[in-house]
Amino acid sequence: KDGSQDALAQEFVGFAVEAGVLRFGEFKTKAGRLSPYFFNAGLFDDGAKLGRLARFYAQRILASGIEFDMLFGPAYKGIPLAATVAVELARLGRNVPFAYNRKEAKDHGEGGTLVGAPVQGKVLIVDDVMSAGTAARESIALIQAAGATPHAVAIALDRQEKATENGQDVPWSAVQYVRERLGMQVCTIAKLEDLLAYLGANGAELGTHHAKVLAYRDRYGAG
Ligand code: OMP
Repeated sequence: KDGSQDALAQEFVGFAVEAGVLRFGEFKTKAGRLSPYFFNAGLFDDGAKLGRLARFYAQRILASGIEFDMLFGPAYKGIPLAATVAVELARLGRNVPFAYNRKEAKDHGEGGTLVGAPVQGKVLIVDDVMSAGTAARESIALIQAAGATPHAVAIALDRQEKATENGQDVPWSAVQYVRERLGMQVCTIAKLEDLLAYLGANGAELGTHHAKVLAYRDRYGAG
């Protein structure tokens, strides 16, 4: 990399740390890795924080130039994300349909697992974090099953770590896989790299976390 700092990413990482969404300690990830940091988007837990989060997503989505016909929020955490991003995009003049899935199929009423606008055209998935890529694969399959095109993904944090395939680590990250193999566009607010820059710039207080996150990247970071 060229060493230049991404100001929006730095602002976002600071916001996530202050909100207690980005924490340091020992956490087990979905892929079973012991991580020195964890990003829990469920802790953007009031109107002001959700609104600010949605502005970060919308800014990145519009700046990326990604084409999309609608937003899709994967259950559960993607639902408030896609909903608030849809509101923010509309406020900025880009009103698009919004849909989400439920985890349990309903056998009465409207039926099915999809809720909201018909899932069609180029779909932009709005989700929280990509680690090993399991969540992304599930959303892509749902959208394809509805007959639409999973065109792009917007996430808050790219952990830039090795994806897993059939339980095995592979050298590339989930984001790289989605971009290079699936040909989808991915737009992220911040990446592991930005978190490391933030920790490195915030001196003594965060120094021990910086060292641990670097060690984690050495072990699990994507090539
Ligand atoms: P993958 O499905 O492995 O890409 O992991 C993404 C999911 O892991 C997210 O949707 C979360 O459920 C969870 N997660 C976080 O929310 N924050 C993290 O920092 C790390 C994970 C994780 O378990 O990898």
